[in-house]
Amino acid sequence: MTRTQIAIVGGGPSGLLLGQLLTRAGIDNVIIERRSPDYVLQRIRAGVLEQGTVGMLEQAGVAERLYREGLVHSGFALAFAGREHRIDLAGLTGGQHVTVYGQTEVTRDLMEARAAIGARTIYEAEDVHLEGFDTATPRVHWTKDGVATVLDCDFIAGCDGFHGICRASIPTEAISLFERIYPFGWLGVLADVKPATDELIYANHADGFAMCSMRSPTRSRYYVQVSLQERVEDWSDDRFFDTLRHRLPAHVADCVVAGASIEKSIAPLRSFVAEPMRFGRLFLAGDAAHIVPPTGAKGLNLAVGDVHYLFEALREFYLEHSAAGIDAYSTKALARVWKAERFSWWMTSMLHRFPTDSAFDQRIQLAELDYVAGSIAASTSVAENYVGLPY
Ligand code: RFL
Ligand code: PHB
Repeated sequence: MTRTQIAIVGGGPSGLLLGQLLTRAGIDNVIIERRSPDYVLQRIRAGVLEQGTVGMLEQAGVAERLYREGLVHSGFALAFAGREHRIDLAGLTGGQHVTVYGQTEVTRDLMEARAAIGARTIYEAEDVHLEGFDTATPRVHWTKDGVATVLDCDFIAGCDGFHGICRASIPTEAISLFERIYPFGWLGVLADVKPATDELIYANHADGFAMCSMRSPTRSRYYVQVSLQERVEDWSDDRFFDTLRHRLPAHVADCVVAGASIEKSIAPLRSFVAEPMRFGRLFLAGDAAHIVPPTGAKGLNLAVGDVHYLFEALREFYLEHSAAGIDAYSTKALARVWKAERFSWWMTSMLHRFPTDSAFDQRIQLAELDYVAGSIAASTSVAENYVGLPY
Protein backbone atom coordinates (compact mmCIF):
# COMPACT_ATOMS: atom_id res chain seq x y z
CA MET A 1 0.00 0.00 0.00
CA THR A 2 1.31 3.44 -0.89
CA ARG A 3 0.12 6.96 -0.25
CA THR A 4 -0.02 10.30 -2.02
CA GLN A 5 -1.90 13.58 -1.68
CA ILE A 6 -3.55 13.62 -5.12
CA ALA A 7 -4.19 10.47 -7.18
CA ILE A 8 -4.59 11.53 -10.81
CA VAL A 9 -6.41 9.02 -12.99
CA GLY A 10 -5.45 9.55 -16.66
CA GLY A 11 -2.19 10.80 -18.15
CA GLY A 12 -3.55 12.85 -21.06
CA PRO A 13 -3.02 16.61 -21.20
CA SER A 14 -5.34 17.32 -18.20
CA GLY A 15 -3.70 14.81 -15.87
CA LEU A 16 -0.15 15.63 -16.93
CA LEU A 17 -0.64 19.39 -16.59
CA LEU A 18 -2.32 19.10 -13.19
CA GLY A 19 0.48 16.79 -12.05
CA GLN A 20 3.18 19.19 -13.18
CA LEU A 21 1.59 22.20 -11.45
CA LEU A 22 1.05 20.23 -8.23
CA THR A 23 4.58 18.84 -8.17
CA ARG A 24 6.05 22.30 -8.66
CA ALA A 25 3.90 23.57 -5.77
CA GLY A 26 5.23 20.78 -3.55
CA ILE A 27 1.99 18.76 -3.57
CA ASP A 28 2.63 15.04 -4.01
CA ASN A 29 0.75 13.23 -6.77
CA VAL A 30 0.71 9.98 -8.71
CA ILE A 31 -0.64 9.58 -12.26
CA ILE A 32 -2.29 6.26 -13.09
CA GLU A 33 -2.65 5.81 -16.87
CA ARG A 34 -4.17 2.82 -18.60
CA ARG A 35 -2.10 3.05 -21.80
CA SER A 36 1.61 3.15 -22.65
CA PRO A 37 3.41 6.50 -23.16
CA ASP A 38 3.75 5.78 -26.91
CA TYR A 39 0.04 5.12 -27.25
CA VAL A 40 -0.83 8.38 -25.48
CA LEU A 41 1.58 10.27 -27.75
CA GLN A 42 0.17 8.80 -30.93
CA ARG A 43 -3.33 10.22 -30.52
CA ILE A 44 -3.54 13.05 -33.05
CA ARG A 45 -6.04 15.58 -31.76
CA ALA A 46 -6.14 19.28 -31.00
CA GLY A 47 -4.04 21.91 -32.68
CA VAL A 48 -5.16 25.34 -31.49
CA LEU A 49 -4.16 26.76 -28.11
CA GLU A 50 -5.74 29.79 -26.45
CA GLN A 51 -3.45 32.35 -24.81
CA GLY A 52 -4.74 31.23 -21.40
CA THR A 53 -3.66 27.67 -22.26
CA VAL A 54 -0.21 28.87 -23.29
CA GLY A 55 -0.03 30.82 -20.01
CA MET A 56 -0.84 27.68 -18.02
CA LEU A 57 1.84 25.70 -19.88
CA GLU A 58 4.28 28.48 -19.09
CA GLN A 59 3.26 28.36 -15.42
CA ALA A 60 3.98 24.63 -15.54
CA GLY A 61 7.45 25.35 -16.97
CA VAL A 62 6.82 23.58 -20.28
CA ALA A 63 6.37 26.42 -22.78
CA GLU A 64 9.91 26.79 -24.07
CA ARG A 65 9.55 24.65 -27.22
CA LEU A 66 6.01 25.95 -27.73
CA TYR A 67 7.33 29.52 -27.89
CA ARG A 68 10.01 28.38 -30.33
CA GLU A 69 7.96 26.18 -32.65
CA GLY A 70 4.32 27.21 -32.15
CA LEU A 71 2.72 29.29 -34.90
CA VAL A 72 1.04 32.48 -33.73
CA HIS A 73 -2.24 33.08 -35.60
CA SER A 74 -3.93 36.44 -35.36
CA GLY A 75 -6.89 35.52 -37.54
CA PHE A 76 -8.79 32.72 -39.30
CA ALA A 77 -11.28 32.59 -42.17
CA LEU A 78 -14.90 31.56 -42.62
CA ALA A 79 -15.65 30.46 -46.18
CA PHE A 80 -19.21 30.21 -47.53
CA ALA A 81 -21.18 30.84 -50.72
CA GLY A 82 -17.93 31.16 -52.70
CA ARG A 83 -16.69 33.97 -50.41
CA GLU A 84 -14.24 34.21 -47.61
CA HIS A 85 -14.40 36.38 -44.50
CA ARG A 86 -11.40 36.84 -42.22
CA ILE A 87 -11.99 37.05 -38.48
CA ASP A 88 -9.28 39.45 -37.36
CA LEU A 89 -8.70 37.98 -33.91
CA ALA A 90 -6.04 40.49 -32.92
CA GLY A 91 -7.89 43.52 -34.26
CA LEU A 92 -11.20 42.53 -32.66
CA THR A 93 -9.85 41.50 -29.24
CA GLY A 94 -7.24 44.14 -28.50
CA GLY A 95 -4.28 42.13 -29.74
CA GLN A 96 -5.05 38.56 -28.65
CA HIS A 97 -4.15 35.54 -30.77
CA VAL A 98 -4.11 31.74 -30.73
CA THR A 99 -1.11 29.43 -31.12
CA VAL A 100 -1.04 26.43 -33.43
CA TYR A 101 0.90 23.70 -31.62
CA GLY A 102 -0.20 20.06 -31.65
CA GLN A 103 -1.67 18.32 -28.63
CA THR A 104 0.90 15.57 -29.20
CA GLU A 105 3.66 18.15 -28.70
CA VAL A 106 2.00 19.54 -25.54
CA THR A 107 1.75 15.99 -24.21
CA ARG A 108 5.37 15.20 -25.09
CA ASP A 109 6.62 18.37 -23.35
CA LEU A 110 4.60 17.54 -20.23
CA MET A 111 5.76 13.91 -20.17
CA GLU A 112 9.40 14.93 -20.46
CA ALA A 113 9.02 17.54 -17.72
CA ARG A 114 7.38 14.98 -15.45
CA ALA A 115 10.17 12.48 -16.03
CA ALA A 116 12.75 15.21 -15.34
CA ILE A 117 11.09 16.27 -12.09
CA GLY A 118 10.92 12.65 -10.97
CA ALA A 119 7.19 12.46 -10.26
CA ARG A 120 5.52 9.04 -10.17
CA THR A 121 3.53 7.79 -13.18
CA ILE A 122 2.13 4.29 -13.53
CA TYR A 123 1.64 3.44 -17.22
CA GLU A 124 -0.29 0.41 -18.48
CA ALA A 125 -2.28 0.19 -15.25
CA GLU A 126 -5.06 -2.39 -15.66
CA ASP A 127 -8.40 -2.66 -13.94
CA VAL A 128 -8.19 0.82 -12.39
CA HIS A 129 -11.00 1.44 -9.91
CA LEU A 130 -11.88 3.92 -7.18
CA GLU A 131 -13.01 3.38 -3.62
CA GLY A 132 -14.31 5.60 -0.81
CA PHE A 133 -14.26 8.95 -2.61
CA ASP A 134 -17.35 9.89 -0.61
CA THR A 135 -15.33 9.38 2.60
CA ALA A 136 -12.22 11.11 4.01
CA THR A 137 -10.02 8.19 2.87
CA PRO A 138 -10.31 7.67 -0.89
CA ARG A 139 -8.30 4.99 -2.64
CA VAL A 140 -7.34 4.01 -6.16
CA HIS A 141 -6.72 0.37 -7.07
CA TRP A 142 -5.00 -1.04 -10.13
CA THR A 143 -3.08 -4.05 -11.38
CA LYS A 144 0.18 -3.93 -13.28
CA ASP A 145 2.18 -6.92 -14.46
CA GLY A 146 -0.14 -9.08 -12.40
CA VAL A 147 0.55 -7.16 -9.17
CA ALA A 148 -2.40 -5.42 -7.48
CA THR A 149 -1.69 -2.03 -5.85
CA VAL A 150 -3.78 0.21 -3.60
CA LEU A 151 -3.02 3.93 -3.38
CA ASP A 152 -4.35 5.95 -0.42
CA CYS A 153 -4.85 9.64 -1.12
CA ASP A 154 -6.57 12.84 0.02
CA PHE A 155 -8.30 13.52 -3.30
CA ILE A 156 -8.77 11.87 -6.68
CA ALA A 157 -8.56 13.91 -9.91
CA GLY A 158 -10.58 12.20 -12.64
CA CYS A 159 -8.65 13.18 -15.77
CA ASP A 160 -9.40 9.98 -17.65
CA GLY A 161 -11.26 11.32 -20.67
CA PHE A 162 -14.76 10.69 -21.97
CA HIS A 163 -14.54 6.88 -21.77
CA GLY A 164 -12.81 6.81 -18.38
CA ILE A 165 -14.00 5.21 -15.16
CA CYS A 166 -14.10 8.25 -12.86
CA ARG A 167 -17.33 9.82 -14.06
CA ALA A 168 -18.83 6.34 -14.38
CA SER A 169 -18.01 5.66 -10.69
CA ILE A 170 -20.29 8.46 -9.47
CA PRO A 171 -23.74 7.18 -8.43
CA THR A 172 -26.18 7.97 -11.25
CA GLU A 173 -28.57 9.82 -8.93
CA ALA A 174 -25.78 12.25 -7.97
CA ILE A 175 -24.90 13.37 -11.49
CA SER A 176 -26.83 15.02 -14.34
CA LEU A 177 -25.77 14.46 -17.94
CA PHE A 178 -26.53 16.81 -20.83
CA GLU A 179 -25.83 15.62 -24.34
CA ARG A 180 -26.25 16.32 -28.04
CA ILE A 181 -24.98 13.85 -30.61
CA TYR A 182 -24.50 15.24 -34.11
CA PRO A 183 -25.47 13.11 -37.12
CA PHE A 184 -22.00 13.32 -38.73
CA GLY A 185 -18.29 13.08 -38.01
CA TRP A 186 -15.00 14.62 -39.11
CA LEU A 187 -12.67 12.65 -41.34
CA GLY A 188 -9.20 14.05 -40.62
CA VAL A 189 -5.96 13.66 -42.55
CA LEU A 190 -2.48 14.62 -41.44
CA ALA A 191 0.08 14.96 -44.26
CA ASP A 192 3.60 16.29 -44.64
CA VAL A 193 2.74 18.92 -47.21
CA LYS A 194 2.87 22.71 -47.12
CA PRO A 195 -0.45 24.09 -45.73
CA ALA A 196 -2.76 25.61 -48.36
CA THR A 197 -3.02 28.91 -46.47
CA ASP A 198 -1.24 30.77 -43.67
CA GLU A 199 -4.35 30.78 -41.47
CA LEU A 200 -7.07 28.24 -40.65
CA ILE A 201 -10.18 28.10 -42.83
CA TYR A 202 -13.61 26.82 -41.73
CA ALA A 203 -15.77 26.23 -44.83
CA ASN A 204 -19.53 25.85 -45.12
CA HIS A 205 -20.42 24.01 -48.34
CA ALA A 206 -23.72 22.58 -49.57
CA ASP A 207 -22.10 19.11 -49.61
CA GLY A 208 -20.70 19.46 -46.08
CA PHE A 209 -18.17 21.23 -43.90
CA ALA A 210 -14.44 21.27 -44.65
CA MET A 211 -11.51 22.80 -42.84
CA CYS A 212 -7.84 23.58 -43.37
CA SER A 213 -5.50 23.51 -40.41
CA MET A 214 -1.83 22.76 -39.89
CA ARG A 215 0.79 21.65 -37.41
CA SER A 216 3.85 23.38 -38.89
CA PRO A 217 4.93 25.11 -42.12
CA THR A 218 5.45 21.64 -43.61
CA ARG A 219 2.64 19.63 -42.01
CA SER A 220 -1.05 20.10 -42.86
CA ARG A 221 -4.15 18.93 -41.03
CA TYR A 222 -7.37 18.81 -43.06
CA TYR A 223 -10.89 17.71 -42.20
CA VAL A 224 -14.09 17.01 -44.14
CA GLN A 225 -17.54 16.31 -42.71
CA VAL A 226 -18.68 12.73 -43.38
CA SER A 227 -21.76 10.73 -42.43
CA LEU A 228 -21.43 8.36 -39.48
CA GLN A 229 -21.86 5.40 -41.84
CA GLU A 230 -18.56 6.17 -43.60
CA ARG A 231 -15.56 3.89 -43.02
CA VAL A 232 -11.99 5.20 -43.14
CA GLU A 233 -10.98 2.25 -45.36
CA ASP A 234 -13.22 3.62 -48.11
CA TRP A 235 -11.38 6.94 -48.20
CA SER A 236 -8.24 6.83 -50.30
CA ASP A 237 -6.00 9.88 -50.04
CA ASP A 238 -7.13 10.87 -53.56
CA ARG A 239 -10.79 10.70 -52.63
CA PHE A 240 -10.13 12.74 -49.50
CA PHE A 241 -8.24 15.51 -51.29
CA ASP A 242 -10.79 15.64 -54.14
CA THR A 243 -13.60 16.07 -51.59
CA LEU A 244 -11.66 18.68 -49.64
CA ARG A 245 -10.86 20.75 -52.75
CA HIS A 246 -14.45 20.55 -53.97
CA ARG A 247 -15.70 22.09 -50.69
CA LEU A 248 -13.18 24.95 -50.52
CA PRO A 249 -13.22 28.28 -52.40
CA ALA A 250 -11.47 27.78 -55.76
CA HIS A 251 -8.42 29.92 -55.00
CA VAL A 252 -7.82 27.94 -51.77
CA ALA A 253 -8.46 24.58 -53.45
CA ASP A 254 -5.77 25.47 -55.99
CA CYS A 255 -3.25 25.84 -53.16
CA VAL A 256 -4.01 22.49 -51.49
CA VAL A 257 -1.04 20.17 -51.99
CA ALA A 258 -2.14 16.53 -51.83
CA GLY A 259 0.21 14.15 -50.06
CA ALA A 260 0.32 10.69 -48.52
CA SER A 261 -1.62 10.69 -45.23
CA ILE A 262 0.39 9.89 -42.12
CA GLU A 263 -2.82 9.65 -40.09
CA LYS A 264 -6.44 9.29 -41.15
CA SER A 265 -9.38 8.82 -38.80
CA ILE A 266 -13.05 9.63 -38.28
CA ALA A 267 -14.13 11.40 -35.08
CA PRO A 268 -17.83 11.57 -34.18
CA LEU A 269 -19.10 14.97 -32.99
CA ARG A 270 -20.74 15.34 -29.60
CA SER A 271 -21.63 17.98 -27.03
CA PHE A 272 -21.71 16.64 -23.48
CA VAL A 273 -21.60 18.03 -19.94
CA ALA A 274 -21.71 16.21 -16.59
CA GLU A 275 -22.81 18.20 -13.54
CA PRO A 276 -21.50 18.66 -10.92
CA MET A 277 -17.77 18.22 -11.56
CA ARG A 278 -17.11 17.23 -7.97
CA PHE A 279 -18.46 14.35 -5.93
CA GLY A 280 -17.02 14.11 -2.42
CA ARG A 281 -13.26 13.83 -2.82
CA LEU A 282 -13.40 13.11 -6.54
CA PHE A 283 -12.99 15.96 -9.03
CA LEU A 284 -13.60 15.58 -12.77
CA ALA A 285 -11.51 17.62 -15.23
CA GLY A 286 -11.28 17.79 -19.02
CA ASP A 287 -13.00 15.31 -21.32
CA ALA A 288 -14.01 13.21 -18.28
CA ALA A 289 -16.54 15.96 -17.51
CA HIS A 290 -17.39 17.46 -20.89
CA ILE A 291 -17.01 17.09 -24.64
CA VAL A 292 -17.38 19.71 -27.33
CA PRO A 293 -17.49 19.21 -31.09
CA PRO A 294 -14.07 20.28 -32.47
CA THR A 295 -15.46 23.16 -34.56
CA GLY A 296 -14.57 25.85 -31.99
CA ALA A 297 -11.15 24.32 -31.11
CA LYS A 298 -12.18 24.30 -27.46
CA GLY A 299 -11.72 20.74 -26.09
CA LEU A 300 -8.10 20.86 -24.97
CA ASN A 301 -8.43 24.50 -23.95
CA LEU A 302 -11.40 23.69 -21.72
CA ALA A 303 -9.46 20.85 -20.15
CA VAL A 304 -6.67 23.30 -19.32
CA GLY A 305 -9.24 25.76 -17.91
CA ASP A 306 -10.52 23.06 -15.53
CA VAL A 307 -6.96 22.31 -14.47
CA HIS A 308 -6.47 26.01 -13.76
CA TYR A 309 -9.44 26.08 -11.36
CA LEU A 310 -8.64 22.71 -9.81
CA PHE A 311 -4.96 23.47 -9.25
CA GLU A 312 -5.78 26.83 -7.62
CA ALA A 313 -8.35 25.09 -5.39
CA LEU A 314 -5.93 22.38 -4.28
CA ARG A 315 -3.10 24.85 -3.77
CA GLU A 316 -5.39 26.91 -1.55
CA PHE A 317 -6.38 23.78 0.38
CA TYR A 318 -2.82 22.68 1.12
CA LEU A 319 -0.93 25.96 1.33
CA GLU A 320 -3.60 28.29 2.75
CA HIS A 321 -5.64 25.67 4.64
CA SER A 322 -8.90 26.83 3.05
CA ALA A 323 -11.55 24.60 1.46
CA ALA A 324 -13.27 27.56 -0.26
CA GLY A 325 -11.59 26.82 -3.62
CA ILE A 326 -12.46 23.14 -3.72
CA ASP A 327 -16.04 23.94 -2.72
CA ALA A 328 -16.32 26.46 -5.58
CA TYR A 329 -14.49 24.32 -8.19
CA SER A 330 -17.49 22.78 -9.93
CA THR A 331 -19.52 25.99 -10.12
CA LYS A 332 -16.61 28.06 -11.42
CA ALA A 333 -15.49 25.50 -13.98
CA LEU A 334 -19.01 24.82 -15.26
CA ALA A 335 -19.76 28.51 -15.85
CA ARG A 336 -16.88 28.65 -18.33
CA VAL A 337 -17.57 25.18 -19.73
CA TRP A 338 -21.15 26.02 -20.71
CA LYS A 339 -20.05 29.14 -22.59
CA ALA A 340 -17.58 27.09 -24.61
CA GLU A 341 -20.29 24.45 -25.15
CA ARG A 342 -22.52 27.18 -26.56
CA PHE A 343 -19.83 28.53 -28.86
CA SER A 344 -18.83 25.09 -30.14
CA TRP A 345 -22.47 24.10 -30.74
CA TRP A 346 -23.12 27.39 -32.54
CA MET A 347 -20.06 27.12 -34.80
CA THR A 348 -21.02 23.50 -35.55
CA SER A 349 -24.62 24.43 -36.33
CA MET A 350 -23.59 27.29 -38.60
CA LEU A 351 -20.98 25.41 -40.60
CA HIS A 352 -22.20 21.82 -41.13
CA ARG A 353 -24.73 20.24 -43.42
CA PHE A 354 -27.38 18.49 -41.28
CA PRO A 355 -29.17 15.61 -43.03
CA THR A 356 -32.54 16.96 -41.83
CA ASP A 357 -31.86 20.52 -43.04
CA SER A 358 -34.48 22.00 -45.33
CA ALA A 359 -33.73 24.66 -47.96
CA PHE A 360 -34.95 27.16 -45.34
CA ASP A 361 -32.38 25.95 -42.79
CA GLN A 362 -29.60 26.28 -45.34
CA ARG A 363 -30.62 29.85 -46.18
CA ILE A 364 -30.63 30.68 -42.46
CA GLN A 365 -27.05 29.33 -42.15
CA LEU A 366 -25.90 31.52 -45.02
CA ALA A 367 -27.71 34.54 -43.57
CA GLU A 368 -25.98 33.91 -40.25
CA LEU A 369 -22.55 33.73 -41.92
CA ASP A 370 -23.32 36.84 -43.96
CA TYR A 371 -24.35 38.62 -40.76
CA VAL A 372 -21.12 37.63 -38.99
CA ALA A 373 -19.12 38.81 -42.00
CA GLY A 374 -20.93 42.14 -42.16
CA SER A 375 -21.17 43.01 -38.48
CA ILE A 376 -18.28 44.14 -36.29
CA ALA A 377 -20.38 43.21 -33.24
CA ALA A 378 -20.97 39.65 -34.50
CA SER A 379 -17.35 39.21 -35.64
CA THR A 380 -16.14 40.45 -32.25
CA SER A 381 -18.31 37.89 -30.51
CA VAL A 382 -16.76 35.11 -32.64
CA ALA A 383 -13.26 36.45 -32.02
CA GLU A 384 -13.54 36.79 -28.24
CA ASN A 385 -14.90 33.26 -27.92
CA TYR A 386 -12.29 31.82 -30.29
CA VAL A 387 -9.31 33.32 -28.46
CA GLY A 388 -10.87 32.06 -25.21
CA LEU A 389 -12.95 33.67 -22.48
CA PRO A 390 -11.02 34.77 -19.38
CA TYR A 391 -10.65 32.32 -16.44
P1 RFL B 1 -7.76 12.61 -22.91
O1 RFL B 1 -6.81 13.25 -23.84
O2 RFL B 1 -8.81 11.74 -23.48
O3 RFL B 1 -6.90 11.80 -21.86
C1 RFL B 1 -7.47 10.90 -20.93
C2 RFL B 1 -6.43 9.87 -20.52
O4 RFL B 1 -7.00 8.98 -19.57
C3 RFL B 1 -6.64 7.64 -19.92
N1 RFL B 1 -7.64 6.72 -19.36
C4 RFL B 1 -7.45 6.01 -18.24
N2 RFL B 1 -6.43 5.96 -17.39
C5 RFL B 1 -6.55 5.13 -16.33
N3 RFL B 1 -7.64 4.37 -16.09
C6 RFL B 1 -8.70 4.40 -16.94
N4 RFL B 1 -9.78 3.65 -16.70
C7 RFL B 1 -8.64 5.26 -18.05
N5 RFL B 1 -9.48 5.54 -19.05
C8 RFL B 1 -8.86 6.43 -19.85
C9 RFL B 1 -6.57 7.64 -21.43
O5 RFL B 1 -5.76 6.59 -21.93
C10 RFL B 1 -5.98 9.02 -21.71
O6 RFL B 1 -4.56 8.99 -21.76
O7 RFL B 1 -8.52 13.69 -22.00
P2 RFL B 1 -7.98 15.10 -21.41
O8 RFL B 1 -6.64 14.93 -20.78
O9 RFL B 1 -9.09 15.65 -20.62
O10 RFL B 1 -7.74 16.00 -22.70
C11 RFL B 1 -8.81 16.42 -23.52
C12 RFL B 1 -8.34 16.61 -24.97
O11 RFL B 1 -7.65 15.46 -25.38
C13 RFL B 1 -9.53 16.88 -25.92
O12 RFL B 1 -10.45 17.75 -25.34
C14 RFL B 1 -9.07 17.52 -27.27
O13 RFL B 1 -8.26 16.63 -27.99
C15 RFL B 1 -10.28 17.91 -28.14
N6 RFL B 1 -9.90 18.44 -29.47
C16 RFL B 1 -9.50 19.75 -29.63
N7 RFL B 1 -9.35 20.57 -28.57
C17 RFL B 1 -8.88 21.86 -28.71
O14 RFL B 1 -8.79 22.57 -27.71
N8 RFL B 1 -8.53 22.38 -29.95
C18 RFL B 1 -8.63 21.61 -31.08
O15 RFL B 1 -8.25 22.09 -32.12
C19 RFL B 1 -9.16 20.27 -30.95
N9 RFL B 1 -9.27 19.48 -32.03
C20 RFL B 1 -10.00 17.62 -30.60
C21 RFL B 1 -9.67 18.18 -31.88
C22 RFL B 1 -10.38 16.27 -30.50
C23 RFL B 1 -10.45 15.49 -31.62
N10 RFL B 1 -10.82 14.12 -31.42
C24 RFL B 1 -10.35 13.03 -32.15
C25 RFL B 1 -11.59 13.75 -30.25
C26 RFL B 1 -9.76 17.41 -33.01
C27 RFL B 1 -10.17 16.08 -32.90
C28 RFL B 1 -10.27 15.31 -34.20
C1 PHB C 1 -6.71 20.91 -35.75
O1 PHB C 1 -5.72 21.51 -36.18
O2 PHB C 1 -6.71 19.69 -35.56
C2 PHB C 1 -7.96 21.67 -35.47
C3 PHB C 1 -7.94 23.06 -35.58
C4 PHB C 1 -9.09 23.78 -35.32
C5 PHB C 1 -10.24 23.11 -34.96
C6 PHB C 1 -10.26 21.75 -34.83
C7 PHB C 1 -9.11 21.02 -35.09
O3 PHB C 1 -11.38 23.83 -34.73
